[in-house]
Amino acid sequence: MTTKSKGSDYTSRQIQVLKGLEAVRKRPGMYIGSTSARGLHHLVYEVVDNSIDEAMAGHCTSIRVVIRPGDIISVDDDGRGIPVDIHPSEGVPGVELAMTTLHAGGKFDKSSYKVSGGLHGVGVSVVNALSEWLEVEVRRGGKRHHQRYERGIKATDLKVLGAARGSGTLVTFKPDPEVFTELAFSFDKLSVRLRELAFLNKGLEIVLRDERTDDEVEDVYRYDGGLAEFVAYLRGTRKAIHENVIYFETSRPEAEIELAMQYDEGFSENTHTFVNNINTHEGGTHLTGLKAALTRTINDYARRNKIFKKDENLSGDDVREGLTCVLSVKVMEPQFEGQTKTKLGNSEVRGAVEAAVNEHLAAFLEENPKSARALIEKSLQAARARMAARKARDLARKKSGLEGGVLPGKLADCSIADPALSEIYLVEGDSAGGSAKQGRDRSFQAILPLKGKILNVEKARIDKILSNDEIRAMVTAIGAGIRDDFDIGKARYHKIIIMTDADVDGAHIRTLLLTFFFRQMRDLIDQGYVYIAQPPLYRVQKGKAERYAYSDAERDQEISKFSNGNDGKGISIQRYKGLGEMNPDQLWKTTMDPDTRTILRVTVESATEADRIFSRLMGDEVEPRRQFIEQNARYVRNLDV
Ligand code: 0RA
Repeated sequence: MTTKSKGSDYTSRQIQVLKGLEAVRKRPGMYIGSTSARGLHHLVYEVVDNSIDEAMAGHCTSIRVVIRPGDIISVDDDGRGIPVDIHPSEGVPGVELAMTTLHAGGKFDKSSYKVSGGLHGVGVSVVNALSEWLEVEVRRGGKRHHQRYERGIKATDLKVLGAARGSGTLVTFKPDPEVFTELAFSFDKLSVRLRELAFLNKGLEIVLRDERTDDEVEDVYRYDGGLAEFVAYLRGTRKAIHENVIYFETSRPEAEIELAMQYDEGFSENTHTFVNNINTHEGGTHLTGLKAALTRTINDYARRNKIFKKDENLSGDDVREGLTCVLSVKVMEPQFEGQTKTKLGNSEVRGAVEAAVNEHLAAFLEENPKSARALIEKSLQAARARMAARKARDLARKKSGLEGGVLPGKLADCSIADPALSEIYLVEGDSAGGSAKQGRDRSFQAILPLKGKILNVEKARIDKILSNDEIRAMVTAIGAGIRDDFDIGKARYHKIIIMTDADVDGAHIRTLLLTFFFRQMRDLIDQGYVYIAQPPLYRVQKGKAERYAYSDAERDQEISKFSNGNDGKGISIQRYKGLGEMNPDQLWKTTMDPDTRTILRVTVESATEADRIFSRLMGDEVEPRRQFIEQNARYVRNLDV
């Protein structure tokens, strides 16, 4: 027993708290990834995660997220409420501990599935530290308790405000402008993640409301069908080849497992895996188990039912063509590995998933013979196409096509050999290609002109894709293979820059190219190698002075600058309808010179959403494509899918 008074304990705790939260404010990036838009939105997910934990523990049915005027966020749930009683050893209310102690945002008991992968799970104290102010209101034991913080520092003690009905926690915060470079919340960004969370937590209601404008918007996400509804949503406009989504959920000692899958007429594979609600982009043991089970169960069924001709067999790729699939596992103590900490390492999960999928998929095939036939027929077609593609590839290799090191004739390559310093422009049309070849810095810039519209890979199988000239030229020029053979380490350029006209056709070609990279060379996008060039829309000239404008607003600005002090006589404005209207020198100055150009890096904000967008855009329905392309013809910034 020490003789220290309660007071001195409290003081040393205070010092610890301040040091902890000071560290967060000094290096916010370490805790939330960035201080730009991404980090800003991460604050919301961090708070919501705590409510989701409460839902996973079975105590919360509804979460309400409101964006208030001034970009203030409030997150309200109907869980048990953060404990308000004094913590026995720390001497402060539980809620105050949660708000001020790093890595102690969530539960104190270990019985629930903690959400703690990647950047998540750093705790609500991090949000507190990075907020100009934060207020927490706990409804618990019939009372409303309230406390306020400013930049992580306690501004008021926990006080009872009055009576409360029911229980829950309301957290309201204003991100600190001293910390964040971007302060405006995007309804769409929040909606993508919150909808995803609702799919992943069957039956949970999540409301997202925007009160920043007079016409308030409110979305309600609630999916009683869980992942089955997620798969239907992701499949979107692709036509299913069997009616019912294959679905099961089961609880095993190693993990809770939920799976939904459905085959469609498309050719791509759309599998998404989650661990404790976190997208495991890099896969891991759960995905390995799933793939093994799929291949084995489908081959077994086909063989037993004599669907195969004598030596036929389906590979993993065959049984995943045209498949939309979501696997979600909840694991007590997940080990996250990989470059972005989104790869599940727990070895015991592999067997659990494999056994569960074997069992339930076999049962589905037995009970639904028509569906079974349809999906096996589909896989067989994939297998045959793959054989044809292999033959084509072998032939091509012999003729020094895809790999053998002979570059396409249309490529004007750069002279240096270091990929990290090299870039390739994919240019719409031969005439713009010609200007680009003349205007470029040939030491590090390569030019590949592309003729007209490239093949829509969303509607073609691998054999057809590989026989397309424009695609072959790109594959050989980039030099890293395609699909399963793709190896980013072999890429000959670390910048792949798409340069198309600033019109509807150009937007269409750009979308086709992005679809191609997303489906066939996904790592290029994930590693941030793909860019979009920004050619100017106008040239504003007066006498010898000329300016380039990249939007209508910029054009008007330039005109008004030129008109200063006189009536604006002698100003001429040229609108560029295509890259071809620029001479090589202009193209270099405005679009290609690294010192002055703007290029936009293509990023994938949400893999599941990108999937849906691409199949909607490039699928059978014309209207969504036309709309999207028109909306994005000029402002490709929105292509940040
Ligand atoms: C710790 C223990 C308990 C609940 C919570 C934390 C909790 C935290 C948050 C954060 C946002 N919403 C939340 N809801 C609950 C359980 C307390 C008990 O046993 O009653």
